[in-house]
Amino acid sequence: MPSELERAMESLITVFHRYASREGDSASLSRKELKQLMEAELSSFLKSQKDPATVDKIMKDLDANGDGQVNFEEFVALVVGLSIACEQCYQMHLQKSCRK
Ligand SMILES: [Ca+2]
Repeated sequence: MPSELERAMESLITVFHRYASREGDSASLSRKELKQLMEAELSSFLKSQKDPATVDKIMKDLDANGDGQVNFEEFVALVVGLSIACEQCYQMHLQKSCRK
């Protein structure tokens, strides 16, 4: 029986592949797939970022090897970055209140 953390890791893999397999290379996210993933799976974490240029910016930041696609390694960097931001927010929330 997998632990909570193991299930979270499994979810990362499952979600990545669900979107990556929609078109083209099934091992990486195109710009369109990344946008769909962010809108559907990260809507509350990224809701403050309505700017349409945000996807392009994130895509550019994530695409470490510059091939115009986001592979699993690059995707995990996004999740880790967001998790760190959320954890800081969580710490602040414990102290007082969490502000964007
Ligand atoms: Ca890439």
